[in-house]
Amino acid sequence: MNVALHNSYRDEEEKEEVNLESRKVHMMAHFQDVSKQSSLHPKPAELVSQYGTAGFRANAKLLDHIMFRMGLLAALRSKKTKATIGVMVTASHNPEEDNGVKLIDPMGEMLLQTWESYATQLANAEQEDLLTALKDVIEKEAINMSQEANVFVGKDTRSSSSSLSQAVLDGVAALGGHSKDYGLVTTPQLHYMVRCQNTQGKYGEATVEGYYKKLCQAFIQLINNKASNCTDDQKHLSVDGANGIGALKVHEMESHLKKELLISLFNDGSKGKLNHQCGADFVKVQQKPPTGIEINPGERGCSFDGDADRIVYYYTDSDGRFHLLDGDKIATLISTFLKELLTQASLDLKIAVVQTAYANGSSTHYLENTMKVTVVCTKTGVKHLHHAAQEFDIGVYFEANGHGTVLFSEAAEEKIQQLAENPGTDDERKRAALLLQNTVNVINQTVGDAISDMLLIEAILAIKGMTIQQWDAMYTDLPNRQLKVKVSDRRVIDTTDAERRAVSPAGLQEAIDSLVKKYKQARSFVRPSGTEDVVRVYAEAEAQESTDALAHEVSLAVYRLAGGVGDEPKPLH
Ligand code: 16G
Ligand code: MG
Repeated sequence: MNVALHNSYRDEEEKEEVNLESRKVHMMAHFQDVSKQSSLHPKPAELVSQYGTAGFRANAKLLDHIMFRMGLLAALRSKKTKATIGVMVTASHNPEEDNGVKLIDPMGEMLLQTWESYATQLANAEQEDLLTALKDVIEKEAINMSQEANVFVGKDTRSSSSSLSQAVLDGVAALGGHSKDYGLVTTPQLHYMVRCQNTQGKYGEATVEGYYKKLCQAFIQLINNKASNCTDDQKHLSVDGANGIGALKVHEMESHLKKELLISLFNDGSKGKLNHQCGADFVKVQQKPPTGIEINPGERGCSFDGDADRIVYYYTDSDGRFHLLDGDKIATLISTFLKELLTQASLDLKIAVVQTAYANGSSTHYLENTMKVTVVCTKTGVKHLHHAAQEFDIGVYFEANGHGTVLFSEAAEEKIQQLAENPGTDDERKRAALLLQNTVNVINQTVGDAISDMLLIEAILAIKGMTIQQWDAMYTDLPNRQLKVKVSDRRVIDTTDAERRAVSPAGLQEAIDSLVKKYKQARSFVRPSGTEDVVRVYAEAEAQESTDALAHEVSLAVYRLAGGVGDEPKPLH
């Protein structure tokens, strides 16, 4: 090696050493802060928590240390991705006493799955082991600690949310990160802010006002195309805000709607308790209207959940019968609308609907056989649906529980835009392209969003001149039932085929198969919950009675073969 070259290598090595030295100094300074600050947010000894399907969730009293540590983790994730990260303090549809935290990745999606284990690791480190756990993440991910960190923080309306979000802010600060506290926002609003920030405003302005402006402008543009048979009566919608953040935000948005949508807001948090006998989860699970809502027969109502990332619709007919239009019905409405527009625009874009095993069999049948769209089934949990939807030009994803959105690939958005802006496009194609463009803009593509979904659904109904009854009549749901079974360790149940089949414990799937054979149009599956210490049982069949019988029989099989605890499940009737 010649001398000059050798010297230049030495220079590089020395620089490296200096860099390493300064990184170490940085790290030591941070660690002193972390050490000091974390003692103000101590972990109760031996408490074990798990980053579940959608982050941590527990009684609010057990979460202070987790919040602080998620502030630390968000700062690390920000340094690693060189982008802004979000932290949302909420426990969604859980009772008011609970709380939780979700981390948001740069494009507004949920935290990368490989980082979920770091979250669990940090949350569970005993007080004296926290620095070691932190260093471990830094080393494994080769994080440059001198990189700056930016974190957006939001919270729901729970009384515990203020101090818990302060703990997150403390965590970010302990690692020298910058944070922006958005205060009270819905979960999807915070996802939106993160994406706006990291796309330098290309997705929109990273403010709550910017969010209302973008969505409502697109909504008004869409509504300008309403069908001639659509009367002013159709502008009325009753919204159940679950006594949570969604109610506050709908109220805030109202002036942007220019009276094109007339909302009667119920369960707005002024008296009722959060998620108590109201909200999307209550309505879906109980299959009945929320309390606190006054709604005439035949009129549309919808319910948000506690952090406004889910929505379900419903009405009561003149015989007093309740009709629920869940996530499957919403996915069907939206994908039909989009497919019609693609045909009108002569755009060759591949559209698919992503569902989970909970999707009603009728919906899957209708989508595949009548609408002829591709249907994909994934495991429960938004991140799984979201990833599957990203594989298509247009991916419509919805869980039956009402969480969902639509994703457009970059190429799809470009094609739509080109068509809309091309002066040579004929009138029919242009109209369709403009409608598609506004549809893209009314949708929050980062995550399911009750407010955005509501605006899109209202626009589609108006454009198609469709009543909620006509929408409901697209297909008839098969009767279905969900039950829970307590077992000593739910992890003994392992599933495959997007949770539709159990591979363990031995004999369980065979038992389910033979029970299902007894009933017409029947289907059943079991899976361990990702949010509660129970095994969930789902059954559907031709009639409600046979559905209930099947659900009970499968629960018994779980109880007997998977280590049931407490009393044996009782028949429903
Ligand atoms: C979480 C998930 C939801 C899923 C539910 C299943 C997110 C944002 N939320 O709420 O998608 O349907 O868990 O709960 O991913 P389970 O595992 O208890 O049935
Ligand atoms: Mg929610």
